[in-house]
This record gives sequence, C-alpha cells and structure tokens, in this order.
Amino acid sequence: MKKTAVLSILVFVFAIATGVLGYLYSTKMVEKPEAAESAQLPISEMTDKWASSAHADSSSLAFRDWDETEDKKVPPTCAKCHSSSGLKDYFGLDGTAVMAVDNPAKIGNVVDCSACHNSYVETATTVKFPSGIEMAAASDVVPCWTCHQGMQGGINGDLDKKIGSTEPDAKAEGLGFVNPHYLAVGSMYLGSEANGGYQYEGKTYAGHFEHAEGVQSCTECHDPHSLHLADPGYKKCQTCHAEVTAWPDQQKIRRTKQDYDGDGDVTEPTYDEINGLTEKLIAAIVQYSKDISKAPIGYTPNYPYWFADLNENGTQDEGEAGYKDWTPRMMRAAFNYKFVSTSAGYIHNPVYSAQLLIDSISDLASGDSAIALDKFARP
Ligand code: HEC
Ligand code: HEC
Ligand code: HEC
Ligand code: HEC
Ligand code: HEC
Ligand SMILES: [Ca+2]
Ligand SMILES: [Ca+2]
Ligand SMILES: [Ca+2]
Repeated sequence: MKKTAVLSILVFVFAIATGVLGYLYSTKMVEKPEAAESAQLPISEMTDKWASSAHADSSSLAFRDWDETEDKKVPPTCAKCHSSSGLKDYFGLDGTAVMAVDNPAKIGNVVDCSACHNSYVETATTVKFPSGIEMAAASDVVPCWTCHQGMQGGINGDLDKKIGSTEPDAKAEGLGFVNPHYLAVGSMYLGSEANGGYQYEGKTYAGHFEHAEGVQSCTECHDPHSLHLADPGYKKCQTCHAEVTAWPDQQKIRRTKQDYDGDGDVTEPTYDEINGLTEKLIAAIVQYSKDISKAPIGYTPNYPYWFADLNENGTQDEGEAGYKDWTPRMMRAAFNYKFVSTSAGYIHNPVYSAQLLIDSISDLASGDSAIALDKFARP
C-alpha cells in the first residue's frame, strides 16, 4: 500500500477513534482522565489492538468483493455485515428505517469503532436472526450477533421455502446452493433457539451452549478489539481444562463421554469428534450424488463451494461449474455441512453441531442404502 494511503487511513481511524472517545465520555462508559493522565488513554490501546485484527483488514475480500462493481458500492443485502456504514443504516442511525438496510454502502468501510460504539447498540436488547426469530441480547454482543449470524435460517427460514414441495430424492429444478454464509457463530452458539441449522422433523436440538461461568458470551472469550481470546488468553481456559497449556490447545479439549463420530475412539478431542463427523458427512453427500442424483458433486471452501465433479477426483478442475443437480435431501445436508464447518462448531456449540451432522448423514442414508451408518452416539 502507498504511504499516503496508509496515512489517510490512520488519520481516518484517529478521527473515528476521537469521536468514539467523546461518545464514551458522554455516556460515562469511560471516565474522562485529568489532563496529566491523558498520555495513557485506553483509546490508543484499543485502537492498536483493533488495527491488527481481521475487522480492520481493509484488504480482505470481505471488504473488497465489490471493487469491480459498476457503482463501487456494497449492495443493501450485503451491506449490514460488510461495511460499518451499512450496519449503521441497519441500526437506523442514518435516519432510515431500523432493522433494514435502505441504501448501498461504502466499500472498504471495515468494521470500525462506530459499528460497536453507537447509541443504537447501547440501548438495544434484541437481535433478529435469519430464521425470523428475535433473541434477547446483552448490548455488548448485539453487534457480534448481528453480523455473525449467517444469511439463511435452516427451518422457518429460507431453505424450506426455496426447496418447496419437491419430493426428497427428486431433482429440484432451478435450485442453486442455499448458502448459510460465513462465520455464523452467533447462530451456532444459540442452537435451536435461533434455528440456524437445518433441523430435521421429529428430532430435538440443543439450545445455546451453556458452558461455564465467565466463558458464556462472545466478549467474555474474545477481546472485542483484537478478536483473540481475551486476557489472560488461553490461561482462562486452563482453570477448568488443564490440557490447555498453549494456543491452539483448545482443540485438545474433551468433556463428552460419547463417541459422536462412531469411530470407536472415546478419548480423542471433541474437535476430532466433530471433524470426524464432517468428513463422514461430506463422503455421504458425494456417495448420494453418484447413486441418486446421478451427477457427482465436490466441495471447495471458496465460491461456488459445491461443484459438478465431472472427473470425480474431489477437486474443482477447469470446466467444473457450480452444482445444479440438487435434491432436497442433499441440499439440507449440504447446508448443515457448510454451517457447522465455517462456525468453529466444536467450541461454540459442540452438541448442536454433532446433532446436525449425525441427522444429516442419517437422512442421506434413508435415501441411499449404500451409505454406511456408523454407530454414531447422538448427544
Ligand atoms: C449477516 C452478515 C452477512 C451478510 C448479510 C453478508 N455477509 Fe458476506 N460475510 C460475512 C462474514 C461474517 C464473513 C466472514 C469473512 C471471512 O471469513 O473472511 C463474510 C464473508 C464474505 C466473503 C469473503 C469470503 C472469503 O473467502 O473470504 C464474501 C465474498 C462475501 N461474504 C460476500 C457477501 C455477499 C455478496 C453478500 C450479499 C449478497 C454478503 N456477503 C452478505 C457476513 C455477512
Ligand atoms: C466489534 C465491536 C467493537 C469494535 C469494532 C470496537 N470496540 Fe471498543 N469495545 C467493544 C466492547 C464490547 C467494549 C466493552 C469491553 C468490556 O466491557 O470489556 C469496548 C470497550 C472500549 C473502550 C473502553 C475500554 C475500557 O476498558 O473501559 C474503549 C476506549 C474502546 N472500546 C475504544 C474503541 C476504539 C477506539 C475502537 C476503534 C479503533 C473500538 N473500540 C472498536 C467493542 C468494540
Ligand atoms: C459489521 C459486521 C461485524 C461486526 C459488528 C462484528 N464482526 Fe466479527 N467479523 C466480521 C467480518 C466481515 C469478519 C471477516 C473479516 C476479514 O475477513 O478480514 C469478521 C471476523 C471476525 C473474527 C475472525 C478473526 C480471524 O482472525 O479470523 C472473529 C473472532 C470475530 N469477527 C468476532 C467478532 C466479535 C466477538 C464481535 C462482537 C464484539 C464481532 N466480531 C462483530 C464482521 C463483523
Ligand atoms: C468459550 C469461549 C468462546 C466463546 C463464548 C465464543 N468463542 Fe468464538 N472462538 C473461540 C475459540 C477458542 C476460537 C478458535 C477456534 C479454533 O481456531 O479452533 C473461536 C473462533 C471464532 C471465530 C473464527 C472462526 C473460524 O473458523 O475462523 C469467530 C468468527 C468467532 N469465534 C466468533 C464468536 C462469536 C460471534 C461469539 C459469540 C456468539 C463467540 N465467538 C463466542 C472461543 C469462544
Ligand atoms: C469455569 C470452568 C470452565 C472454563 C473457564 C472453561 N470451560 Fe470449557 N467446559 C467446561 C465444562 C464444565 C464443559 C462441559 C460443558 C457441557 O458439556 O455442557 C466444557 C466444555 C468445553 C468444550 C466442549 C468439550 C466437549 O467435549 O463437549 C470446549 C471445546 C471448551 N469447553 C473450550 C473452552 C475454552 C476454549 C475455554 C477458554 C476460553 C474454556 N472452555 C473455559 C468448563 C470450563
Ligand atoms: Ca435503515
Ligand atoms: Ca470418536
Ligand atoms: Ca474434478
């Protein structure tokens, strides 16, 4: 990046930072220091932490995906989460309607201070989820839940509506992948209370992940500025999980006694139980695509996520476009796969994750008898 560009960004951040401080003083959230103390303003510490976080990364695709569009703006359907000015429009802070984005927003307008420090957030008590459910929320997690909620609810949301009345194993003509989108951690954490995943009829699902005192909310674990685990970092986990002695040892934690993924191993970390299930789910989706849809599918973490794997080698090669041969059964499973695998499900809600994955595999197996059903322990 050019020096002048860096400088103008710094000046810009300082301008918002000063604005935020004024706001925090006015709300008495931060005590105004005497002149002599002003050298150690908390504001510069917060700004430094924030500046090195993913929220401030103006080069990220999450803030740049619209660079080549004609009007060089983030469209209203995307702006709530990909631009602070879009979020403020959603909050009604620009004088437009509340809980609706009315105008396209600025590009490269990262998740800045004003996204979280504003008068709407301070008094808000609820957040609306893609399923249409409105959940009670403490004000400090209102911004987190608003952006980290995904774009489509599983049931009562858009998935069933888009699938319509097509039989489970019949081709759903004209249907493209119904994408839960990225990092829908708020929906994952809340489980069946926000209906983020596709929940199968006749089954019951876990609500929010209770966990333990001091590690319940987004901001109790994540520092809201650096986004890393809040001080004292992993040591906070150590009090209860002795196996955590360094980062990323949280992936070694196991509490459950159950063999979720049915591999016979009841000592592996919960991280591996959930990964074992996501691997079995993707294998089941691929098997089903060959046997029932008669059109092999593959998965890639980037757009278009699911592609027609014409040469069945598991990777997307030239000429292998987005998948078009969906059946409803396959779509529901693919939705849950993406939802769990992009929201660190093992830590934000391990039980809900295991339930969604196991039910997805079982449902595929009821449409395709060639899919092996291991001895999954459904929690
Ligand atoms: C509810 C909030 C929300 C909405 C609405 C939303 N996104 Fe996102 N999007 C996110 C989050 C959170 C990420 C995670 C960024 C990451 O992982 O880098 C993301 C990531 C992305 C990425 C980056 C993927 C990558 O590989 O890094 C693209 C591109 C994107 N979104 C496009 C869109 C488009 C296009 C729309 C509108 C049709 C949209 N988003 C609407 C929250 C949202
Ligand atoms: C993603 C949301 C988010 C963003 C972005 C954000 N903050 Fe914060 N900030 C918070 C939350 C939540 C708290 C309350 C933390 C707590 O109670 O421990 C907070 C607290 C603060 C405090 C008070 C600290 C204290 O210990 O009393 C200051 C000052 C502050 N933020 C400044 C900023 C500045 C400056 C920026 C931009 C450079 C910024 N924040 C960006 C969420 C955010
Ligand atoms: C305006 C929408 C918005 C708000 C508000 C928001 N986030 Fe984010 N968050 C994003 C986007 C977009 C990304 C991806 C950024 C990127 O790709 O650089 C992200 C990334 C993250 C990451 C991933 C960091 C990494 O290194 O991969 C964490 C953790 C996170 N956010 C936590 C939070 C928490 C906690 C809060 C509330 C205090 C919050 N976010 C509020 C949109 C938001
Ligand atoms: C018990 C502590 C804890 C709580 C509560 C928590 N997180 Fe996390 N979160 C983590 C840890 C640890 C990771 C890193 C997981 C990993 O990399 O294996 C993480 C990862 C993430 C990521 C990055 C996911 C990825 O795949 O890159 C996002 C975004 C995120 N958390 C957002 C949130 C939001 C939003 C909330 C509130 C709804 C929340 N977290 C609540 C501990 C927590
Ligand atoms: C005060 C004690 C306590 C602290 C602190 C704590 N945990 Fe936990 N953790 C538990 C308990 C108890 C469970 C089991 C919860 C349950 O099954 O409902 C658990 C479960 C988990 C699980 C799921 C394990 C499984 O098998 O289901 C993960 C992952 C986890 N904790 C990560 C963390 C991380 C990361 C931290 C630090 C940010 C942390 N915990 C801090 C008590 C704690
Ligand atoms: Ca609006
Ligand atoms: Ca196992
Ligand atoms: Ca291929």
